Amino acid sequence: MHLVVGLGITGKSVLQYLLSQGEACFAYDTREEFDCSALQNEFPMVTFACGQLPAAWVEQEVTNIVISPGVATSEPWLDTFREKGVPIIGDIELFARAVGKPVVAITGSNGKSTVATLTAQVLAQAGYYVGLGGNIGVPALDLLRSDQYFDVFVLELSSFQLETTYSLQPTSATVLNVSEDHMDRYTGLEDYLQAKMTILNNTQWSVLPYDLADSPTSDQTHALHFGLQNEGCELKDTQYGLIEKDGASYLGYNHTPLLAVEKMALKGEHHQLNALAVMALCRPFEVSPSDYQQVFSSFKGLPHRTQLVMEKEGVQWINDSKGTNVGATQTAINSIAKQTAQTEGKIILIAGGVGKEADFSMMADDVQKACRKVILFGRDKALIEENLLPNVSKEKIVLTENLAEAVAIAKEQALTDDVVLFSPACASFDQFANYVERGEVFEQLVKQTLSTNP
Ligand code: UMA
Ligand code: ADP
Repeated sequence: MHLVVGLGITGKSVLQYLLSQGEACFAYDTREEFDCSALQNEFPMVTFACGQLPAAWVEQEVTNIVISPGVATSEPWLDTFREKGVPIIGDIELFARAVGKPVVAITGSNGKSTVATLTAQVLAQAGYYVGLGGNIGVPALDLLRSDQYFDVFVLELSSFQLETTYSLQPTSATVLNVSEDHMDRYTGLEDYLQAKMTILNNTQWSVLPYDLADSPTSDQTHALHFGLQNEGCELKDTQYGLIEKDGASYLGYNHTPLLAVEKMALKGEHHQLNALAVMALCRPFEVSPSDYQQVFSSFKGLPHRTQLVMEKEGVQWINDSKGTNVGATQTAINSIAKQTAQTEGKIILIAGGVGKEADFSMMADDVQKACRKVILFGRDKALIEENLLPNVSKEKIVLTENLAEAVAIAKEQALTDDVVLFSPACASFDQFANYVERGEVFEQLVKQTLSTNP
């Protein structure tokens, strides 16, 4: 008997998969208020419970627990099962055991969805049938349904998913970068990094930025590295970086230019880093320079990632709702400051929400330098202010209740040539369902505010 824990999109995909394999399941959501009636109708052969775990289930023959990534494996009620030696695995472990096809696996603190999407697009351009899923929003097991055919899978994996994955053997895998996130689930940065690094355990090709290059990998692994700091130095066969040729800059490896930087639709260093990671991940596959050019010359970014919503009266309004941690918000601030060649302090930053126990002082210098105002809203606004204050002038910070008020204040404060950047550096669930809803609300508020108040 399997015990499926957490009944969001992962739990549903696990139930579907296990039932298709003829397995029996209990399904459990730890939240008292969870309404499982729709799932009960869909899966009448499954017994459901919410809130308290039925005592009888503990006594019964639970042989396997399949837990969703949003449920911490440290939950005390799991101890009884742990003591009995019941394995606790995730959906990605079930996927890994069943897949039998090449997998490209991507983790990191920031850029995962972008790199996963681009890798899938490049491989599709090169003629592969590509299944894209995982943390990006399509549960991995849904990709294995019999009504679809794929010959390679690209998976975005969170540290939570990696904690319960043991058998994945990717063809290529990367940890794109590491900066603080989810400190409410980890004891510190090292603990979080260790969870991410397990993605490389059984990979054939590992792809790492230079600052993580010393991390140990298996002897069987081909190690590739990427970065932009190679100016003037020749790249080795295993190094992806900038190549200068005939007065132009290219991204590539060794003496092999693969893509002219000027052909990329997205400008800025982090986009170049993401492109280098994509190229290294695609090394084991047959991809030509023209495949890279086709994809990168047309890719303008995913929704809610530093997207221009509107420009009015010389003010740009940018939605970066997917900026859910300090590192992502720092990247957004710095790349906007650099690209718009701004004089100091032309950004009005709107941030806030659920801080996940992050250290917001890490972004204080960037904020002080590039932002004229910082409008903070949501549950952890006071804590963020406290973290910023030693290095950010008090008069720059405005505290407000919600996003609607934040947008109204930004409108009052904005001057010609300013950029209003909505990059929360926080999770959204105090006031929104997820980052998508939060980004959509921001876009509506901007459009309303700018049209009704000329
Ligand atoms: N639940 C419990 N107990 C808990 C916590 C949650 O029972 O302590 C229940 C909830 O009541 C709910 C269900 O679990 O019914 C939700 O499960 P979940 O939180 O694992 O979410 P899913 O809907 O299954 O979505 C998950 C990922 N969510 C998380 O990791 C929090 C999605 O990533 C992912 O797209 C999806 O699986 C498919 O793989 C979202 C995310 O926020 C985008 N990821 C984090 C991030 O990117 O930073 C890691
Ligand atoms: P993730 O899936 O890891 O959350 P996304 O691709 O959705 O990453 O991008 C989220 C935000 O992270 C973007 O809006 C951008 O500000 C930032 N970002 C993207 N790529 C990088 C990178 N290589 N390094 C740092 N920050 C990045």
